[in-house]
Amino acid sequence: MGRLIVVSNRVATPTETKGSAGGLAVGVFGALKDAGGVWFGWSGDVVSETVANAGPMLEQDGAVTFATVGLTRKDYDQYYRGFSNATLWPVFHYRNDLARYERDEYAGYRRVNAWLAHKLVKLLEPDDIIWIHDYHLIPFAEALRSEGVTNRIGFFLHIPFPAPQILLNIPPHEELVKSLSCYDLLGFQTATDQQAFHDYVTRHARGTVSADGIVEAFGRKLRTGVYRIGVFPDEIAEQAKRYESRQHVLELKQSLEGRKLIMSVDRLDYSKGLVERFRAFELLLERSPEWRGNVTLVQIAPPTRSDVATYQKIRQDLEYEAGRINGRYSGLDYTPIRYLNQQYDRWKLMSLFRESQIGFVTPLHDGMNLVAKEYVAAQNPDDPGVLVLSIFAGAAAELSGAVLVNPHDAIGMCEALQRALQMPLDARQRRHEINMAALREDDLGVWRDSFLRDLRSVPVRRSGEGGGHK
Ligand code: ADQ
Repeated sequence: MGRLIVVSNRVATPTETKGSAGGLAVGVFGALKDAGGVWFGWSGDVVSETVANAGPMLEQDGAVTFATVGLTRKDYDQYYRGFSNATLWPVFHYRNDLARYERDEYAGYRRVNAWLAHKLVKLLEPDDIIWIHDYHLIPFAEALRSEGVTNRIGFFLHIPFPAPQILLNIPPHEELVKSLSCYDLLGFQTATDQQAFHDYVTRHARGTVSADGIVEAFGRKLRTGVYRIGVFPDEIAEQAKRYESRQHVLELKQSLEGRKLIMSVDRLDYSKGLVERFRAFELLLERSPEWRGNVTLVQIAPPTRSDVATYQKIRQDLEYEAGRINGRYSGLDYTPIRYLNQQYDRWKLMSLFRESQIGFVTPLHDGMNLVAKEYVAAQNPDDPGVLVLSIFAGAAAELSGAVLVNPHDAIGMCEALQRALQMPLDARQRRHEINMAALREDDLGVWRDSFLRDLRSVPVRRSGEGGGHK
């Protein structure tokens, strides 16, 4: 079995992969340790051109090499802050209204992909299989192929793939899909995302799609599949329980004075539906006075991408809404919304989930949403909380024990909160069991292993086939 090469925009540090880092880092690192290999990507640092060109920096941890490079300010602005996060991210999340398109940023995006690919080539061995992650790196395989690389290359998209009419908003949409066709295997979070890709291929690229997900387009043939990213539910359950008697949980409990608790945790991102969520909670207090003073919403949302303008706006909007709602419904001893702009230790978060009666997860669009899965896994099976989940989270396709909501329907969300707050124990337990069974069936190991098994089963190219496979 050849080594595994993982490429992602950011590389977790060796310490992060062992501590309480999020699911992805742990899942990918597990596979790297088993097969041996390299994790390659951006270090997260913005550096001078000399330093950037000197990379990659190599750090060895057992059979795994962490290989990172810095980006120059221009590369960071065009590739990361520009085309990745101000064009691809909003459009792929159906927020064309927040997207911009600049040709020089797109050129920078392709240039950085080619530059990164060139750096990786030197680290490759003939039997390696290469797994590329996410929207920052769509042209990566094409760049590797043009350097003559014939290894198997797979791509997993962590975010939604938009319907063709939405994708057309990005002027070089055809080039992007053509770049995707250079992979041997394309993985999506849900059948809806895979279907959207197939629709583009058949309607706009004169390609064909067969029943088993094989796509032929742009003179190439590739495989597509659905691989639902998951968590390790039993580990989360165990850690959440272990942490439940810690100081932070006791303090929270004491401060709630018997009130019900609704928990929400997200990166501070406009795709997560935070403003809509706050308004639905406000509606609950407005329409059902009996809940005033008796239920608290804790929203944990650490800022991300704060140098992208749309992220500054969502932060301001949310601060305004939290202040307004709290001004309206607070008492001397009661604050309805506790809004915390902080990163939390993962196991601490899980123990807070376990204390709550509702997990309120309402993105406007989300590839999967691991918080929803973590919430379920962290519950006490003897007295589980209820997951209130947006139909637009990829996780909604799996978690049929959740109370599903449309985040654009404030009254519907408010009614769902009412229902969840009053749900009897036996109904909560039934829903929890259904959700836990789904999490165990498709855990993080299944996601990783099935993607890698499918990638390994792709027939290997002969040299000379680098530019496009038949
Ligand atoms: P994200 O958009 O970041 O991921 P999500 O899937 O919810 O969304 O993952 C967030 C992770 O960060 C979770 O593990 C969560 O516990 C953690 N986290 C969030 N807020 C935190 C806080 N305040 N402190 C500490 N940890 C926090 C992208 C896609 C998703 C897809 C994932 C994985 O947007 O749709 O599910 O990748 O593929």
